[in-house]
Amino acid sequence: MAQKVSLTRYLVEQQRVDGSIPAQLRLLLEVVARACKSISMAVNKGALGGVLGSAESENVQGEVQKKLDIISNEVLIEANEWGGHLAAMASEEMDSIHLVPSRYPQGEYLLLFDPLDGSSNIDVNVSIGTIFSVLKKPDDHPGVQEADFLQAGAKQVAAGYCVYGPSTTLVLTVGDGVAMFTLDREQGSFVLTQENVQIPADTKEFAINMSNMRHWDAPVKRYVDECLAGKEGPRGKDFNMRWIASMVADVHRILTRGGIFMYPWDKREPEKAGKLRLMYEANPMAWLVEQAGGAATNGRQRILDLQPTKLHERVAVFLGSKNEVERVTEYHTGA
Ligand code: AHM
Ligand code: MG
Repeated sequence: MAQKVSLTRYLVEQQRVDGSIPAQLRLLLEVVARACKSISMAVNKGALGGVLGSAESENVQGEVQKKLDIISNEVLIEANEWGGHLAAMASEEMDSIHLVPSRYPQGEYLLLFDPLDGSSNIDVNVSIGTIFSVLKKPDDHPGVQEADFLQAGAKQVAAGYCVYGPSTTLVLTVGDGVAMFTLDREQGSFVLTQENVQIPADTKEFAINMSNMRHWDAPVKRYVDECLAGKEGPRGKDFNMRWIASMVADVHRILTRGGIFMYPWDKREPEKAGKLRLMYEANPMAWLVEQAGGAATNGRQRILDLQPTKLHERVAVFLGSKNEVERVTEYHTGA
């Protein structure tokens, strides 16, 4: 039987092959993976662990926090504070950046995360996940400010997510393709289960929250109408629809068998560019999808090229199978 490759071994071997993973980054990724393992345990206990339900507080974006949102945030902070690999962290659940306390050594990386994405699915036992993005701290000044985080997604040095579903799977890129690791609960370690993940360029599956249809812009409506028209319509084929309402789970499906995921701008709150957050939701997912041969835009531009102006900035998202993302983007730009 082929030997199992643990996450640690995978990272060490990657480091040897092309030097793409400096030692501090390797430590960082292992620490994030360890934190995800703890979050997975808490999620898994569910009602038995007393972790379900609302925490009766709101985050900076005015969303009600669940107990597991807060627990996951704390797990990630505690795990990452002391290792000497980070300068600061930012999270969906915190208004401003979290500096590594001065009693610990300061590292050169910045970590951003959505500690538990898919909040509406926490209490109903549907897949949820942790999303993370790693940036290098600019080295032209001492200390860290929020502005140091405002780097385009193309500058990420690592990105990934961990989906807590029927199995717990960590999906990772350091810019050299996408690899998937499944948590072996008996061994307590992540084991490599897929390398060189590829998204087919074409698909017959789309994901969007259809209940918002009446609020969409014309290009999105056109794209979805044409999918719904099926074989008899301009696309000449039938489409299937899926919407899990956990971006991690929807993106995981797309990395596994293709598809397009859309969370467009809509007229409900026209001043917001979209629902999803650029820096710790869209950017890491966009990079993973591109690394797997797919595409990711905000309807007009490549997501990874967008220059963030604030930490919790929102963005419209179209990502997945390349030809479909290009089509819906062309409907926006008129190209
Ligand atoms: P969250 O970070 O508060 O959980 O919100 C993000 C989630 C995504 O995982 C998912 O794609 C989307 O919100 C679902 O939104 P909706 O409930 O509007 O369908
Ligand atoms: Mg989220």
